[in-house]
Amino acid sequence: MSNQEIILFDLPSRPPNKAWSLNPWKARFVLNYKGLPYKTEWVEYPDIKPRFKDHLPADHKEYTIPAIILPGGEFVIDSWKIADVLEEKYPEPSIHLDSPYLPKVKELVAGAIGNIRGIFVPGVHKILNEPSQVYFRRTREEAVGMTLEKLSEERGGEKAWKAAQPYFENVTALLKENTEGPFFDGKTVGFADFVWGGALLFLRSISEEVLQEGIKVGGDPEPHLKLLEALKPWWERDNY
Ligand SMILES: N[C@@H](CCC(=O)N[C@@H](CS)C(=O)NCC(=O)O)C(=O)O
Repeated sequence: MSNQEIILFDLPSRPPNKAWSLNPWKARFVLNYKGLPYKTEWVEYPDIKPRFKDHLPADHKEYTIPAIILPGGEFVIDSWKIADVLEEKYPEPSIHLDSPYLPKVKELVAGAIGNIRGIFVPGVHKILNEPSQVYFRRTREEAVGMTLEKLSEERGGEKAWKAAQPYFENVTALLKENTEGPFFDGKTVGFADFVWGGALLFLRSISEEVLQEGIKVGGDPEPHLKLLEALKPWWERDNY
């Protein structure tokens, strides 16, 4: 194996396997955008800790995807940290981590996605392979204190969309600020676009209906669809 390649750790989906999860999408976007040579190592949820533990201090708590291994062997975990490190080591083309939109988008993604937990958690469960499904059901049911079916019933549907609506609306407004679009910063693509683009791709992985509903509650689907289309050169690579 060439040590010139970066390794990206991502979560697989049921066949046909492809990237689906929001946080690894952020890292994958950066790798694709910067044109860096990388290969994906797909890791099922229960295998994350065993695979990562030798790369992290013994008291490390959060074993999460994404992570990368750089050609020199440096292991970097966390999508934000990965963006920082890749931008520092491979500055061109820049992902504009200093964009004033980035902190706003970060906050809005948390609100938009966090409020539809009753929709996306049961949705994610359906797209996973069996080992991840078993792990995901157990850990998420422990976290919310109810079955995924009850979560969907109690916190899914209309209620979830209503709570998430202001966040989607604010993203729509931000996307419309720069009329020369399609990116938050107008004609300049950057990490803020990858963060929101990752969220849209994540919704689409759950189902086309979930994506459509999200951009509908945002008040105007068009800027979101235009953003996704403009980002296409950097999300087409999604399964290797
Ligand atoms: N702060 C982390 C969060 C990453 C995260 O939560 N990843 C999820 C998948 S999207 C994960 O790996 N969870 C592991 C688990 O639930 O055990 C980042 O942005 O990289």
